[in-house]
Amino acid sequence: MPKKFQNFIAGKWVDARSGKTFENRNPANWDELVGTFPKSGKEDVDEAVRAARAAHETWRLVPAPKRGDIMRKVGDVMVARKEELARQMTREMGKVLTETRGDVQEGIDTAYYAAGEGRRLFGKTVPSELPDKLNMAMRVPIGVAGIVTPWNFPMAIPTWKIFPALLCGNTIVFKPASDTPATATSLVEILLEAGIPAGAINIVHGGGAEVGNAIVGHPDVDLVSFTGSTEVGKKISAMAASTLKRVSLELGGKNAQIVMDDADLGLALEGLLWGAFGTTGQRCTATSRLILHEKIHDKFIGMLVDRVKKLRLGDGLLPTTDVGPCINQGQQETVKNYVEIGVQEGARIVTGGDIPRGSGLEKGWFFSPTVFENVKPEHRIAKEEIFGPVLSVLKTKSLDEAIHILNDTIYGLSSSIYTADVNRAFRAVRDVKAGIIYINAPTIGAEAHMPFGGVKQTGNGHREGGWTVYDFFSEWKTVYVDYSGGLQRAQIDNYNE
Ligand code: UN1
Repeated sequence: MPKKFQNFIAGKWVDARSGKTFENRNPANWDELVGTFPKSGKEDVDEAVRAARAAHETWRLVPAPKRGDIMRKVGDVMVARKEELARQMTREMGKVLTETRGDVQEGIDTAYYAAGEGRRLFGKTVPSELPDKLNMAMRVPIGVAGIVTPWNFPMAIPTWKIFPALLCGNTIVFKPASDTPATATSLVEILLEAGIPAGAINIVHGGGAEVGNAIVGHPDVDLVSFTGSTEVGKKISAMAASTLKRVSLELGGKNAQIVMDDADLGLALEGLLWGAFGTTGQRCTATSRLILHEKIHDKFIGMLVDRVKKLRLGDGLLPTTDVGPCINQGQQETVKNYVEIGVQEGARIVTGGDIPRGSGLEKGWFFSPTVFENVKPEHRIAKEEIFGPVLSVLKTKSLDEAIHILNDTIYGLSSSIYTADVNRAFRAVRDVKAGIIYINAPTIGAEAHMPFGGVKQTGNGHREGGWTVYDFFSEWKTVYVDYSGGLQRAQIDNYNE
């Protein structure tokens, strides 16, 4: 029997006020219903925000090291449930088990990092310009955080946001992607089991237009952290402007891997296969462009096609599967459309390009891993985020030109260069316009304790991950303590000649 899931608001598991529900199905087998979920609306969000606001008054006073202790328990529970969580995630969004285990592990890493941060959350003390006076700046909680997350990392990305937000003393209204509500529900259960108080974490299921907009537009939500498309990110930014709430946006990418003529081609190929077709290309860090030096272009394409043809599509729960399905029918159609656009624009399919048939694939949203060559920088498949198993290959004559092509996009999340020449590597580090660059490693695989985010239209200047995300989820309070016993006037009394 598929489970009936609920929202968690003000400490209670409840249906949507409207009583409406939506279904969540396995993208590798649409006959399999994972569960039904509340199709919530503004009234559910209002209640959740009220609960989070009330809970903030007590949660903000819990010492940060104690909040960190809860985060440690969160990590421990996730370790104990890792395999079960990974299986649930594969069922609801399709990526292979090795990857869903990695996704849970990223959450575990984020929990333990947050636990440690509970005993840091450093502020600063700074000398005053006046005698007998102490200046300091400390981090304080902000309030209610609206967390809106995507389906491609259903555990990791919510943890990147929720754990530091809670650790900093904020309370949460969480709207997960409607394609991955079960994993999100498990995360809420884990937080509660570890001791996060009712009201501090609220989950409201439903669509972006109803629930997402209600969160972003709510005057009592102090900050919003969103990962998703650039198009939606721009709308969120505009909507949030009316209340000037703080917004962190992690948006699209059109990440490229450069392979120079001096590179270890075998290594570059392994990295590329992982970067381009891992998670069925559905990562914002996915390698969607390959920039090949002309001297190795034909040879590398030959090696690549040979391997791509051997990738096995299927149910991510099976150990024989390399690549799972697209998340849903809409995404499969988007991929198919882009393949048609690529052909029309004059690029050449060297492998893939179709919806595969075959046993085990009949009831899933699969798309064959696809490689285009003869792609020009002005082609749409070289410019627009596809979010599927499609790789566009471009040819280059030099490092400078390769970097120019890599930078020729509105996005700037991840990037990669394979070269044995240390000078070329460091030039790329300096000149590539991206938030992340890998040397001799693929564009995917960010570690939880490092800053994560991009430049240009990939974001709005904030970073997730590591120590940097704590800047987003806390506010600075500046404190002056004058213990001189008299009135001391800054800027005046020291310079009163
Ligand atoms: C994303 O694609 O939205 O670096 C996040 C990576 C993962 C996170 C990806 N650790 O590919």
